[in-house]
Amino acid sequence: MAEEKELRYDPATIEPKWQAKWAANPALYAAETDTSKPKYYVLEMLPYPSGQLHMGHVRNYSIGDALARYMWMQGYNVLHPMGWDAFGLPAENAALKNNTPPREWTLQNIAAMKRQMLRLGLGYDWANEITTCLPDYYRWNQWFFLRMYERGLAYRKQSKVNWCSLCATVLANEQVIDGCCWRHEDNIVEQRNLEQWFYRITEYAQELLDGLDKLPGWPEKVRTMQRNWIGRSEGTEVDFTVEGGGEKIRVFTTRVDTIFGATSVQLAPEHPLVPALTAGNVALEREISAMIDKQKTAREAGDLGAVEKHGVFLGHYAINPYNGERVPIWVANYVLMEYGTGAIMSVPGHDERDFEFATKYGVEIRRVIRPVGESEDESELPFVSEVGVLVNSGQYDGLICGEAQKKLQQAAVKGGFGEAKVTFRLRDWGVSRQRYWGTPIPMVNCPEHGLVPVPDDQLPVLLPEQIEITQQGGSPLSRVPEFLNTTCPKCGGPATRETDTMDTFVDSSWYFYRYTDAKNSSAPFSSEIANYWFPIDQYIGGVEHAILHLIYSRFWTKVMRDLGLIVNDEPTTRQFSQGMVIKDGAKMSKSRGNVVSPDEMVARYGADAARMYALFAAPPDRDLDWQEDGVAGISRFLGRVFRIVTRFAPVASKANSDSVAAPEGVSLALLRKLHQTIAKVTLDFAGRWHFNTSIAAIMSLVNELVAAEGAMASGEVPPAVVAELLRSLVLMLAPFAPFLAAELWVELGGEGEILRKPWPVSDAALAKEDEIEIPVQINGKLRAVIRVAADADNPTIEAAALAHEKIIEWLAGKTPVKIIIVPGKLVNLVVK
Ligand code: ANZ
Ligand code: ZN
Repeated sequence: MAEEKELRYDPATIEPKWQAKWAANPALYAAETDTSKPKYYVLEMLPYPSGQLHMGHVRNYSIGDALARYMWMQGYNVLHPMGWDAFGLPAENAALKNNTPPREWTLQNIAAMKRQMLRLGLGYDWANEITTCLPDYYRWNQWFFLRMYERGLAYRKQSKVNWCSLCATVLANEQVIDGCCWRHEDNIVEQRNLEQWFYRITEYAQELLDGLDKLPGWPEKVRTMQRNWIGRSEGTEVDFTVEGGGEKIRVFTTRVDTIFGATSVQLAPEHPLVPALTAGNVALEREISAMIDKQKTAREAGDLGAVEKHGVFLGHYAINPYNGERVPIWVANYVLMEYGTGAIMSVPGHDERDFEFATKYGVEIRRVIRPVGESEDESELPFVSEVGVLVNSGQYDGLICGEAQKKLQQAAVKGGFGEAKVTFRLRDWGVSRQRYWGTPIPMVNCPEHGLVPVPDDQLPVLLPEQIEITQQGGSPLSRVPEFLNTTCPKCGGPATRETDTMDTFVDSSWYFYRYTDAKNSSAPFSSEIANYWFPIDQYIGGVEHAILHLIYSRFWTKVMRDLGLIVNDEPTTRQFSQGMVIKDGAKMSKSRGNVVSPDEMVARYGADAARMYALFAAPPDRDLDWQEDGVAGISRFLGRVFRIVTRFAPVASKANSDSVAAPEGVSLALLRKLHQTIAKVTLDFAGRWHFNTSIAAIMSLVNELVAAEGAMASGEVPPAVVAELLRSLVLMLAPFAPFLAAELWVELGGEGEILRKPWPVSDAALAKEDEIEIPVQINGKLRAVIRVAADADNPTIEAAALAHEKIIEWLAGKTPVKIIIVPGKLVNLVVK
């Protein structure tokens, strides 16, 4: 036989060739309109178009794309879309820096990143691409704003904003660095009160909380973060009365059972009663306003809990409605105006923070709870447990805490000085931004009619494009007369437009609905189409979005449901947060200078190798330590696959039947290995997602194929077996290395696109092991491995473990007190 010329694996020729083919056939990755087919909606979070993909993106998209491809091969109608979260501050900063208009800068970046995605072979439905900064998208943000406004879900109120006195402008939170302006590092950011727009997410607080229990496909970690963010708290509101004045100070407490131990009432520095209670005392007023400023800086720095407790006595007293006791009124820096009622009763005997405060200022510390079953002085103060019995509490003495809470609440209701109250930490969503590059808020201010919504038929309110971005303060849109000056929709008289734009979280709260019907020009999307695709079957993204983005998205879904647009209560069934990409021990980031460019990886090793490495190097939920050696290793592995498949493709093509009736010897061993591999990879796609071990299993299969090359060449392994082995191998590679799989599929004489070929099915009988290995532990330490029949029962496994010579040696005559058997997995012998 003439020596065969060996072909070399060359992704630089294979990949662009397939890229061009796929570009010419967009239907391949497009969602089908046939709604009778079972659907699968897989979504990766849309990127901000910074201009360059980073490895975090590559990883995120490699996971989603593998899953999408697998579901296509399982015969589903798959929606796998992509778009651009294209509004936001960086575009304005870039405009300042290089004098490029934000729109132009953004669209250039999108083009560049899309090229990268195409080069990576990501299978997106580009027909449904969305770009949030374009009017065909953001007009629907405005439309939703109007619907929310009609329902009282969008409203305006005075609210604090970050203000830099040197820039004379409002700063976004991310422009506040350590409490100072990002441009003026020594200038402390002030808080100013401005009229701001809000979405009433608190209306849905309870439902957002309850819904978390119905999302078993979400990581517990993410659900916990959301629960904490919503922060539901059951307690009591009680009115203390200001002595002399008669004003009520309403406090919120979760421990009304401790109210006989309240030795002061404390107000937030911005509490509305503070001015009246300090009136005339300039020194006190000054002290409190200094406290307010300090509190803000601490809050910006994000650490109110850690600041030194600080307070001032106002010289006034309040009356405890339960016992008529007179307690001093203080202002304290750790009482937040935004939570509860902005006032608390301080119980130093039973609260850590109050204890610290009372100790510092010499306020009385009183015990009102004692531990159950112990006498009063057996526990130290503060005693913070809720398991206890009331003392020093008048008629309530002897009650246990929970019981006392109920009784005291009832007394408050009866006495008209309080009530049971559920408080949420969740705040309404402030959506106003005094920025240019965002969705204009569709409202008009008429001197005659006040705030008037822009009518639907006048949407979109277009963002003016010819605008000079300067460092000047205030909202940039307020300096564009063509934008600012308009007419009132009601009276036609001169009026001005709202110049605030929307928070970009608005764009990302509903974009995935638009994907189902991105070209719709008469509605945000068709309900019928959305109801087919929703909820999203799998959403994949970074854990940094586990709170805000996901909570806003859930809120938006509930609003849309109440508007009658959709029927689902939640946007996604399964949520997945991928780990970070690390390099040299730190998160890959520009500022650390440890960024590996995807383009460079693709140029050096090919897109398949880069993608497959991103899946191979770590389980998807773990951090991935990027090692270029690893990419090179994957590239060599793909080279072996390429070589063995091209070498034996001619043999496989001689197969004259689909399978061999009763394989034996090498054939049987290879087929067994194949079907075990199929079972494993399939299981991982079904939910476990250990793609790293799936890929390792495929590598191990390839090793066995390489070892059996002689047998395959000699005919000892019949062509039909060779054909099955190679076809299945290539099919299994398709989700991970789509370019190479497409190429080799053709090489094997496969017809049509591999993406539409059925995923191989594992033959359970063939995959079954005759014998399996089970580790045997003594007190949790591995001591031996036994081989038993795969279907051995527990007594047989136990006997085999106890008969193993190493185990006999380790037990040294002792009898285990307990034997734990995890069938098929593990034996643990517990000895004393
Ligand atoms: C008296 C008391 C006694 C309290 C005690 C706790 C323990 P969560 O569970 O987070 O809702 N609080 C109420 N409003 C506050 C505000 N605006 N700023 C700072 N603290 C505030 O916490 C509720 C508790 O936090 C409330 O119950 C109140 O202190 C405090 F042994 O009242 B408690
Ligand atoms: Zn008017």
